[in-house]
Amino acid sequence: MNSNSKGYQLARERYATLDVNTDRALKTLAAIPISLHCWQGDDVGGFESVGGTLGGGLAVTGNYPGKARTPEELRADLEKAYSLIPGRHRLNLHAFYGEFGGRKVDRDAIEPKHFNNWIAWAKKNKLGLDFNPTCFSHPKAADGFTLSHRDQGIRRFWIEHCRRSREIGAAMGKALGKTCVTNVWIPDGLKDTPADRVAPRQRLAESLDAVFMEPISPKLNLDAIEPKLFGIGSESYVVGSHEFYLGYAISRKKLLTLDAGHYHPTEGIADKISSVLLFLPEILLHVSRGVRWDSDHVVILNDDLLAIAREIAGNGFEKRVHIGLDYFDASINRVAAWTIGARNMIRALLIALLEPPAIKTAEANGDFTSRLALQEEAKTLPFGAVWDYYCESENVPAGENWLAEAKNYEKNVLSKR
Ligand code: RNT
Ligand code: ZN
Repeated sequence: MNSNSKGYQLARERYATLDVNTDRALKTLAAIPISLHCWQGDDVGGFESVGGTLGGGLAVTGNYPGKARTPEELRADLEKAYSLIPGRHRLNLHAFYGEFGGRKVDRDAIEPKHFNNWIAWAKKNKLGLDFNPTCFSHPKAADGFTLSHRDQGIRRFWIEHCRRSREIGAAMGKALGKTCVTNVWIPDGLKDTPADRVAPRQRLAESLDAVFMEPISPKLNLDAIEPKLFGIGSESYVVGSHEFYLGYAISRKKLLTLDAGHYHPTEGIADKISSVLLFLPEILLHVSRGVRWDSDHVVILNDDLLAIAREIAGNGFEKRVHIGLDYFDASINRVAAWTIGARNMIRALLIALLEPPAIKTAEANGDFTSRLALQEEAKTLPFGAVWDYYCESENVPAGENWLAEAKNYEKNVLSKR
C-alpha cells in the first residue's frame, strides 16, 4: 500500500457520496495528452545556425541560468520535465528547432529530415509531436508582415514555409502513428492606425488557401490557425484577428486555436469553447496566462484555468479539444516552468472531472441557490488526495516532492551550462 492510498480511500468515499467515481475520473484523465511547448526551454530561441533575435512582438523576460543551447540539451530538459508530470503527453515543436547540421537552411527549404532526431526521440519516449511554422525572428518578417505582406515574393516565401511545415507535420504523424496538429500563427499587424484594414486580410486569406491547397490526411496532420487581438508592435491592427480566423476556420474546415493571452484581459477563452465547437469539430488551445497583457506567464491553478478545464472535461470534449501550453518565463528554472504549468493543467482537468453532478442538476431544475452553494462547497473537496494518488500511480513525485528533483537537476546539469 503506498503512502497516499489511505488519503485516496477517504477521498474516494467522500466523492462517492456525491455520485462521483474517482477511479473513472482518473482513467479519463490519463487519456488526455498535454502538448508541452518546446520554446519554454530556450526562451523561443530555436536552433538555426544564423541566430536572429526574437521577433514578431514576442518578448521573453528574465535571464535565469541554464537554458538549453542545443537540441540534446533541450531534449534532456524535456525528459526531466516529463518525468515529473503524470500521464503520457506530447511535444509541440516550432520549425526553427530543426537540426540543420550547422548549415543555413532557410525557412522555405525545411524538410522532414531536419526533424528526424526529434521524431526518433519522440518515438523512444512514446510522445506525440505537434508542429508550428516559425513566421517570426527572420529578416523576411522584420517589417512585421509575412503571409499578408504587400510584396508577393515575401508572401510566397512564407507560403512555402507553411506548406512545408504541414508536410513535416504529416511526416511526424505518420512516423509516430499519432496525428500531428500544425498550428499557423503569424505576427502580421500594425502599430498605428491602419489606412486599409481590408487588403492585408484579403491577402492573408489567399495565402492561407495556397498553404492548405494540397490535401493531407487528417489522420496524419490537422491544420490549426491562431488569432490574436493585439501584440507588441501590432497594437492597432492584427491581420489575423479572431473574426478573421473564425470565419476562415469554419469555411475551410480548419481547427481554430484559442490562446488564453490573445483577447481582451477580461475576456476568457473558456466561454468560447462551447460556441466554437458547435460549428467546428475540433479546436486547439494555447493555455497561457496573461498578466495585464499577453505576457505568457506560467499557467497557475486559477479560476481561468479551472473554467477552461471544466468546459473540456465537463462536456466530454476531451477528444475534440487539443490542449497545448504556450508561455515563456526566463526568470525561473525552465524545467520547473514546464512542470508547474503542465501539472496545473492536468490538476485542473482532474478537478473538473470530479465535479459533483448535482451542480448541473440544480441548474437544470432552475435551483440557482443550490447551484451556487454546491459550486462553492466543491472548492474544498479532497481533490488533492486524488491528485497525489494519481501522481504516485503514474510513478511521478506527489505533492511538492518534484521540486527537489528539479533542484537536483539544476545543480547537476543546468548550472554547469
Ligand atoms: C504568439 C502566439 C504563438 C507563439 C508561439 C511561439 O502570440 O501565442 O502561439 O507564442 O508560436
Ligand atoms: Zn499561442
